Amino acid sequence: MKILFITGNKNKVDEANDILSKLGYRVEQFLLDGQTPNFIEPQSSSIAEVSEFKIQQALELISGTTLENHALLVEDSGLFIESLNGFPGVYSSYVSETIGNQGIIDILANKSNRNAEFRAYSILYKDGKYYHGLGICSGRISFQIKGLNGFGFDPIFIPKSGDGRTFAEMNEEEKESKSHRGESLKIICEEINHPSK
Ligand code: ITT
Repeated sequence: MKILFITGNKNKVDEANDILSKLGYRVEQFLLDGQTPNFIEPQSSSIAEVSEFKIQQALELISGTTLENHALLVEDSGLFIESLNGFPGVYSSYVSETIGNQGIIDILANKSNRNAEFRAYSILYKDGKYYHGLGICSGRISFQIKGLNGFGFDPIFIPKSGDGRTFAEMNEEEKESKSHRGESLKIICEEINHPSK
């Protein structure tokens, strides 16, 4: 079954496809006339709320079109740094594009607490039903940028359940088995296969 992922971030699509293809789904980026639709992101401190907003806009957009019966996926994610009270959180995309990974390392230079977590809140809309999944991956911010794989904050994030390498030093499968995205999508698949109500 095909799932259309509404996101401007192609890396998210590739990762979701790697994870969900093992469960029999094919994930493709949602494009309208060859373009990613430009959604308004609400001012909200909650990734769940941002995801809700994204899915509602997407449903309005495809209402009455040939895409109406497709399964749709949205995700809002971010990096939450403990000593910065959860910043950048919902502002992760902006921070990644502006100060970047070195900027985060610089901000944390005098902080002894380097704990952080990645969070992803995904919503899948399929056959008139919504499936929600929150995935959290705990870890810490590295002292140096390391590794070439992945995207975004991967070169500065060391997951707790790993061996000290950053996500960017891991291959796709290793990241997937630990990541916030992997967890959020697995929760959704579990709910599809074994509905609780
Ligand atoms: P869409 O909103 O269009 O889906 P986006 O990239 O702007 O794409 P978000 O608003 O969810 O996505 O922002 C999440 C940001 O957090 C993203 O741009 C990355 O910088 C970072 N991020 C999220 N998941 C990540 C991951 O697995 N590895 C590294 N960085 C990640």
